[in-house]
Amino acid sequence: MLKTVHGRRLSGNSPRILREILGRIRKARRCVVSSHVRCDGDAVGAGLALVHLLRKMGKQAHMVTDGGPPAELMFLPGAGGIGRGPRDCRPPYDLLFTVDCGNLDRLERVLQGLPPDVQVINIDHHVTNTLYGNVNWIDPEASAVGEMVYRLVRAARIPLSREIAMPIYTAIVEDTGRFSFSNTHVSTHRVAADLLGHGVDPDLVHRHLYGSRTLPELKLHAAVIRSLRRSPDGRVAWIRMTDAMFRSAGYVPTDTQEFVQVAKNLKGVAVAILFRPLSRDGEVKVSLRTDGSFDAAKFCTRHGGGGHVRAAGVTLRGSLASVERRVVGEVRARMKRDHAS
Ligand SMILES: [Mn+2]
Repeated sequence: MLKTVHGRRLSGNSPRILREILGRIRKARRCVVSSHVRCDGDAVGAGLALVHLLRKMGKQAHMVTDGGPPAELMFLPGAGGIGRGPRDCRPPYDLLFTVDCGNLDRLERVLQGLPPDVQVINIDHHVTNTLYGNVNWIDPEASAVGEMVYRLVRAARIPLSREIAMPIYTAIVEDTGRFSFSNTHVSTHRVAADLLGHGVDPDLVHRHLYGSRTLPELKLHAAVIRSLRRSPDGRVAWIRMTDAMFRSAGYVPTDTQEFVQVAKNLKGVAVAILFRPLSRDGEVKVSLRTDGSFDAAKFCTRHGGGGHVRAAGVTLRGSLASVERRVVGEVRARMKRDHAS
């Protein structure tokens, strides 16, 4: 089992790192690619594109993530071959590639299937990456790790095929919020344009990522919208997600936090809050999203949680109703105080 990585470390984001990675690939025979548990479009897209690149370079390569890819990404070329746990690992390996994975623990159960002495190549765009690999290529400016794999493909002088272009495009679409977030750069559109010229069907990608919701998923959305409440001044809006709502919709989401966006999208809202009672008795998970005028990190840290100014979370003790009252009351009081000062 892989626990910590031993040996020399090399980190950076320069042409030299790319050359180093390509040099190590050329010397290797068997490679495995992995990413974080509950993998998303960037994790799966960057990983699959890398697997295809490695194969084009004459290597044996496959991908394994804890739990495998979500259903909406199964349309990607090669997604059916992604392993779902340690049993799908087939060591020995010369190289382990991790993509979109800020720290090694996020591979979760896959670590059990990996030999302790495997060389690790860590490719990521999270600023908080712990540099756990033997080679760490970290580019916080990259819109998606998919965009970094694109650069690797170009540096390796491997022609862009549809099976490489499709997953990279998907990775970029997902991590840029369909080219809408502030990480969408001139270079992002240039890469996307090149990919469109190599067999990517943007409508197909969009349909799978955003146009394939199941009826139970939409029913849950409806229940979440029905739970929406807001303060009289319209500055704070909040929603609930309970086990009873999951049961009646017939759907349990893997990621509940994204639902806070339902409240955040309401016009005039500065602070959106999601309340999710945990199955453990008497605890409520609270997720905050703000427009930047209210410091969610400061608020959550005060109660033992953490995060960023615009997105933070904390788990509090109490019934759903009492936690809701307390948090909304305190947020509103602090907003008034901040406004007065
Ligand atoms: Mn990413």
